[in-house]
Amino acid sequence: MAKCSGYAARMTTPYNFTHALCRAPAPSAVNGIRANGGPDPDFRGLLAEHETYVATLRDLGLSVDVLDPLDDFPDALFTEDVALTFPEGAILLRPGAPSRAGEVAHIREALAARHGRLLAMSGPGYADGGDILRLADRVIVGLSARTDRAGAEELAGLLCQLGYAAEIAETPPDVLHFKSGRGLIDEGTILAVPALANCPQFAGLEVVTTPPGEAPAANILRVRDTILVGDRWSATHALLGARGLAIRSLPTDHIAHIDAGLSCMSLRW
Ligand code: CIR
Repeated sequence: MAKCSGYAARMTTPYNFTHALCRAPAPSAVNGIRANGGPDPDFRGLLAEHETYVATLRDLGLSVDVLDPLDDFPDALFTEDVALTFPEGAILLRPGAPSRAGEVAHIREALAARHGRLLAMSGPGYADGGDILRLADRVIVGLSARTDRAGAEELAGLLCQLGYAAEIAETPPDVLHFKSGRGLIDEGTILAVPALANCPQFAGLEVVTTPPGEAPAANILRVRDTILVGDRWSATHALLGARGLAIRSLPTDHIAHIDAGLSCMSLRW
């Protein structure tokens, strides 16, 4: 774990959010990056999924601001990837996909208006927010095709300035983001696809695996007392429901066409 001298590592409940920042999809969102080709999503479908997502966060008690669409940046609706946000401040990232680098400048002002402290990566490394998993006692920074070691190390230093200890982890080469196949159920429990369950950074945590055929369900989003899950994944619903958790089912078919899941569509703090 990265040493964080001069600061006490914070212990937090990593999902007791009060605020979220989203961005409405632009018509160009249908051209969003996808690793394995595949057809474009339907724009009206994307819009409807985004609206349901924002309405759900509001219904769960969050104050949600929705920024204007950016037609020059098809993936800009995935605000999670361009910054990290905490009650203590925010960090502007350096997304690893060249077509997404320009999104950062467009969110700077909105974050400066909402956070007393705004830190920024300066490079040369890269980091995407989809590679960052917040736990109660530390922040895991996953290495991927979007987050390199130089970026992860710079980010660990910036997290330290906000009082958060960071740990750098590996992500298998065929996985987009560290969180693509993993999500937080509660402070002591992770939901993961079977291939990603054996992560050394999860030692001491319970890891629950997604049921057969439901790998995309792993990108859950815990918001306060509720877990947001894609509405197709009935066995995952049953598994989480049996643990006594409150669940909201959200449609994700269209965003899945451009490699996204539920965590990607907001910054939360
Ligand atoms: C991309 O490849 O960057 C977008 N099409 C999907 C981003 C998903 N973001 C996330 O998982 N945090």
